[in-house]
Amino acid sequence: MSDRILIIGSSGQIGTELVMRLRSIYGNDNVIASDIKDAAPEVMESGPFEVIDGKNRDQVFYVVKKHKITQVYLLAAMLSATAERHVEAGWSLNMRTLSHVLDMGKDKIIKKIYWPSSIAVFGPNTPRILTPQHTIMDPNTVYGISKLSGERWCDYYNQKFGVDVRSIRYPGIISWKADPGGGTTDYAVEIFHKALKEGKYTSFLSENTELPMMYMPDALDATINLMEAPVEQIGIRSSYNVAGVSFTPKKIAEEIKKHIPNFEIDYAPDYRQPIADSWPQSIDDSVAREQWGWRHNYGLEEMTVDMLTNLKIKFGM
Ligand code: AKB
Repeated sequence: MSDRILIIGSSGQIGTELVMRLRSIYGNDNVIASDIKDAAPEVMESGPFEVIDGKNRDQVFYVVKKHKITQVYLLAAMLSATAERHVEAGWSLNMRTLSHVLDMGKDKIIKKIYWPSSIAVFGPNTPRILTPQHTIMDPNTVYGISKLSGERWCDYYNQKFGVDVRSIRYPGIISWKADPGGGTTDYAVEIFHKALKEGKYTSFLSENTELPMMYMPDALDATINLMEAPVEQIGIRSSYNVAGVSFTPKKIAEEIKKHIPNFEIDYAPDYRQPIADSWPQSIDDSVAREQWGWRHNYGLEEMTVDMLTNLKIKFGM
């Protein structure tokens, strides 16, 4: 029997593109998109879609049974900046959905689970340059605490119950199709929109705040390659460090200026600055590279050209 995949959170930044990539691999009818709100038109029109609140175990269970699901990609989450403002809701969404899905793995209802973690699992005492796979983890945000707890649960369910759960610590993801929402790294997408539409941008992070980032095509490759790797190559069941490119608001502005010479940036750091200050500047992803052959393709230059080209088309410029 072919794999039948459910994506919970298919209307978000990553979900929108992951659904389409998975449908191109597994067939449109074998990839069921789901979210609490409608997805992008291309997702809604190319295959099945279900309305699910991932916090509701019965709704998830019903859809898993109805579509004979074998794999779940659980992308629904509240990101760092929003979760700081909605502590209970952030904790509840980020933890409850995961425990429902892990339990379905334990009960052998589904065979494989993908759950994203984040660089937010690291904290102020973590080494910030080339942060190792195994190191001090003392997150001081609701989102980071939920992701670190989730990692421990994933590892536990694998060790105790043999659940095949796989995970990546995403850095900030840059994309042009769907917008991110509620993250600390979102400035790195907004900057492209404002550069094209207004020629100027006020960054909510200070000019020299360096953070790990990744272009969407690399994030999709990482996710799918990890899920398709033979089980014996998966030595980490908490979550893998993966790296793409690290830059500051100043550096990305300089790169954009190469294409839009009059572009101007200024800086007004807000409540998201301390969150960014508690996260790594760069990531050591050698374990993912050794174990399942992870490689990134996009640097800052290629990403900037691709973002500007596609956004211009999208905005009809
Ligand atoms: C956020 O900024 O909250 C996310 C993340 C790094 O996980 N993009």
